[in-house]
Order: sequence, then C-alpha cells, then structure tokens
Amino acid sequence: MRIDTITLREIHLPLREPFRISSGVTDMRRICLLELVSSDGVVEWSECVAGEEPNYSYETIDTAWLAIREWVAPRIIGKGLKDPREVYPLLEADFRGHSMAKAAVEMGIWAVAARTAGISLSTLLGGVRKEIEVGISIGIQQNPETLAAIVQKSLQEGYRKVKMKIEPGKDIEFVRYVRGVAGSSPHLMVDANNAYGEADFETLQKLDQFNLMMIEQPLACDDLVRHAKLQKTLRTALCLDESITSVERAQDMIELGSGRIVNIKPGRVGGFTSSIAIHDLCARHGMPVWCGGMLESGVGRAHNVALASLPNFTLPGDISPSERYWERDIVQPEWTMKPDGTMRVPVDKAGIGVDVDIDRIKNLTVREETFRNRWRARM
Ligand code: OSB
Ligand code: MG
Repeated sequence: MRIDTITLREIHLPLREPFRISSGVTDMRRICLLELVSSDGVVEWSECVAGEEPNYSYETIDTAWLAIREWVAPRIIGKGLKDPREVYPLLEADFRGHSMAKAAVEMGIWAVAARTAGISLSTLLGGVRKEIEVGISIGIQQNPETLAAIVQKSLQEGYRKVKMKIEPGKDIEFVRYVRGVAGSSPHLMVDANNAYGEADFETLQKLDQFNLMMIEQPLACDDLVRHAKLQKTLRTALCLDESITSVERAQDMIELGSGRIVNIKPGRVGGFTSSIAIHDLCARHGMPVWCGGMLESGVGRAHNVALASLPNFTLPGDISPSERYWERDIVQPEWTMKPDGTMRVPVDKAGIGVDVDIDRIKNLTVREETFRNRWRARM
C-alpha cells in the first residue's frame, strides 16, 4: 500500500446548539477532513479532531494543518507500507506532540487499508461488536432546571450514559438537582475538563454521594499524582481523558492509581495503533475503557464507532447520533441510535462504512490543499 495524495479540506458546520465546557464554548465547528488516495486508486476519509481554540489541547485546526503539511504528509506520501501499524512509529520518531495531526493521517491509512482489503474498519481493528452502546455529553447549562430537563429527555430517548459537564459553582447543586429529578438512574456521570485543583478536593468529595458512574478529568491534564491522591479519597471511579496521551501515560495512571477508567479518543493519543495498545493494556488490568468524542462529523464518528467495537470498550461512548449535533450530517446514511440506546457498527461494508457526501462537502469547504507524491508529480 502506498498513499499518493492527501487532500485537506476545512468545512464549517454549525452545531444545533452551542456546546459549553469548563474551558470554552463552541457553536460553529471548523472541521478538517482528509481525503486519502492510494496508488491502487482506493479513496478513504478521516477527520482531524483538533478544535478551534487551544483549550482542550494545545492543538487547533490551524496547528494541525501546518503539522500535516510540513511534517506528517511528507513522511507518509509515496512510502511503501505493508501494515498500518508501521505509521505510528514512523510519525513518532524525532517528532514530538501534534498527536491529532498525526492521528488524522494514521487513521486515514487504517481506513484505506480496510477498504483495500475489502473489510470493515471495525474488522481490521479487531472489533467484535455489531452494535455499540451510545452515550450523550451535555454542555454546561445556565441553571440546574435546564440541565435536569435535558438529562431526563436523554434518559427517555434511551441513552445508556448521560454525561454532564461541570465547573466550579455549577457542580454539586446541579448534580443534586438532577438526581432529584432523574432518580437513581445508574447512567449519570460528570466531566470537569481540568477545572479543579487540590484546593477543591472537598467539593469533589461531595460528588461521592450521588452514585455517579465516574468523574472525568477533574484536575489538570498533566497531574497524575494529584488524581491519584484524590482517587484514594473517593468511592466513585475517576476517569481520565486529557491526561492519557499515550500507552505510557496509561501505564503511569495504573501504577499510580490515578483513576479506574480510561476515555480513549484516538485523536488525542496519535491514532488507532496507540488506541489499541491502551485498550489492550487496560484489558490486561481489568480496567474498562470507552470511546470519547470531539464533536466529530459523520466521518470522525465512523472511526470512533469502529474503535468502540473492540472488546474492552465495555462502557457507552460519547458517540451520539448525527442529529444530536447537526441539522444534516455529511455522510450517508447518517448515524442513528435505536430506541434501546445502541448504534449499529457497519461491519458489512468495506472501509469506514458510510458514504461521504462529496458535493455537500465541496459546498461547505472554505479552504483546501492537496499534498502529493513529489516524485510522481514531476512525471
Ligand atoms: O472532554 O470529552 C470531552 C467535546 C470537546 C472537547 C472535549 C470533550 C468533548 C465532549 C463531547 O464531551 C463529546 C461528543 O463528541 O459528543
Ligand atoms: Mg472529557
């Protein structure tokens, strides 16, 4: 297999509702799509999940675009590859950071490999599920009443996990109110996106009374030590998101006891090879994982669905149906949730399993750049 061209496109897709987390708000997604073409003429798609602002990670769509153009694409294009597993070490050698930029290309190559082999991305990754459990992530709301109404509606729609974003001042009383309305549902959790510090341990300990599935990333992204201190004082499991950027960080988390659950976002960890390594490590330690989300379009969602079909993804992911995010998605069929709160994995289709609406993408494109095999380009 050889990749001959990679085309980057930036499309603008408005969210149906603004999404607020402790570190910022998004209403219009600037989504970076990748179209990869192999020397066999096989075409597949991937998505770079970097955000608009450097609030979730230091990467943004603009830094990722630069990294792909200057360093990622030149390492990959025109290179003979026997296996997509070769890509991760190739991109890690003497090349620090920029995981989302690297992951976008790495995951695109996995998709090309699956389509070339005539199998689904799920099958190539080692997936075993034909359907996955669906969760929803709810942004920070003005008041507890509004939050409780959305939570209640989500539970009625069948979501198997309902995650509420929290921040200092919008935490204990919000969750208490939701518990009052939603009753003892086992499907509730919170995500703080790094908003707390050691001075807030007492507040976080108060969350213990609400029987949450887990508390996601309360402390700073590089703070495994204090997460371990906090976990020792809690009954509720801590789940790490921002902190886990590689299999080594997952190992550190396990050794230090910084949490009991891992949220795997393939973009955050440099792609599928690294995601599988973290998945396998956690499985060996009896630690459940689930697939996080980054407000992806239907293309990035296809990659997340495939990953979430692996055996140790035993908790519902932040992989909601297309209509939760967009008026209209850019793939056919759109991603849907059944009334029982599950989503079908397209195991019977080669590649990512959905068709990309190229006309619509072209209409939405505000920037486009193609990188090619320089040697072929000269011929
Ligand atoms: O922390 O999981 C997070 C979205 C953007 C940045 C960070 C996070 C999120 C979400 C959204 O929670 C999950 C989704 O895509 O539905
Ligand atoms: Mg999170």
